[in-house]
Amino acid sequence: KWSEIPLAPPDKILGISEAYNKDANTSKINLGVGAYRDNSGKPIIFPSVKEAEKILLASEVEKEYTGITGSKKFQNAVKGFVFNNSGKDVNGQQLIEQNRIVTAQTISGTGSLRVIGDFLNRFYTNKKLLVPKPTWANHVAVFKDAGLEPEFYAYYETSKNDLDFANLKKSLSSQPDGSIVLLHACCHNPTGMDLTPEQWEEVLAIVQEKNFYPLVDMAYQGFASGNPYKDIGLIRRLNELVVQNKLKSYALCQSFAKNMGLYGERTGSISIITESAEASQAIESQLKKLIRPIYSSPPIHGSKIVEIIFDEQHNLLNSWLQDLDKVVGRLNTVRSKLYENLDKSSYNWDHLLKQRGMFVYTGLSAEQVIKLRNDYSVYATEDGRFSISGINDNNVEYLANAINEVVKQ
Ligand code: PLP
Ligand code: TYF
Repeated sequence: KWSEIPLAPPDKILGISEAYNKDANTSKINLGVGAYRDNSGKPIIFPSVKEAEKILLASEVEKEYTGITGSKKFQNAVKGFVFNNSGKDVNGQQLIEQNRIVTAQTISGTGSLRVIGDFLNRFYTNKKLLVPKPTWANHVAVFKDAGLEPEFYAYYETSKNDLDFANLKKSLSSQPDGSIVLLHACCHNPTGMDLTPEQWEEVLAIVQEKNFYPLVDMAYQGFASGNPYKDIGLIRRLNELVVQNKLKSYALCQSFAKNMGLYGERTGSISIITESAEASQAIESQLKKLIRPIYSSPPIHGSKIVEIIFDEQHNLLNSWLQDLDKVVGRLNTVRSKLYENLDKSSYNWDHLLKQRGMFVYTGLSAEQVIKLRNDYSVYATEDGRFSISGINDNNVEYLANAINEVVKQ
């Protein structure tokens, strides 16, 4: 009976915005959802994206459906951008030329995670999927709903506010051969702590030894260094391993939500690296068969913006790279401003400066986060993750003071 359906809890991240919106305190600060705000606290449209939209508005003559896996132009733009590193990754280039990369536009990063989850559930031998502890809360929900069995591997030690690399290796090594392993390409959500190239090397050695299937999630490409071409060390290394025949396949879920500010446009992709052109054909056909009964085809506005930005004739690539660099630059500025204003005499905040991307993982307890909310109208998720784009020149001192007070008690 409908009356017996229990009430579901609000989403841990999006529920924060709902509570924030209801708060009448004019000093309130929203550090919940990972969406960019400028120094006046407002969302932005990247100027390069606005330019692309002008071109689109002037030239678009139809709103026909795109293909089940999106347009060839979009797929090629993604391949060129991510796998060929726009001309610099010879291994990625080789995989593209050999038709060993199947790329499909999806409903942003979340949609690509769900599609690959369903695909692996249908075709991969093992259901066990290893995710870092902690990870983006939606990872577990998406993969469970897709029929996989998510399980955590050690990643971060909250008591030390640092990566726990020794345990990371140990816990991966203790998992069954052939498990799927989820890797955050950069700007790990929620901790902001990434592996060094040397640490990746050690993890990839375990991946090869245990015959794990690597599933890479890249939602923040560009937010680590300010340059998206510099943030794909993991992808380049995986391409190399595939070309050297040390790894058969991997998959990449990618999103333009954050690095083009296309959040609501729902523009992202799934790519599967295959063993051969023949395998690619079969995989692509199965992806289509899987997607068609779910949403038939992806939306076209965001993907056309991406196509225009990567189309050389429009000369927008550099403007976009500059827009993105500016966004990342502001995040780095507020990160250091917050650090400067925090009281370091009673609490060590150095971990804040090691973290990268949209978040700081403060190490505050759920009680402290709730106290910040109740006493100061500072809204963040209870794991102590702060989405720092909610910080600006007008509120950084108020925020730091609130944190200093809460930590003191
Ligand atoms: N993966 C991670 C780690 C994320 O943080 C996000 C968004 O916050 C996503 C995937 C997917 O986001 P979207 O569906 O908006 O592209
Ligand atoms: O802040 C985060 O980690 C994300 C952001 O449809 C988000 O949950 C919000 C809405 C959405 C996808 C991602």
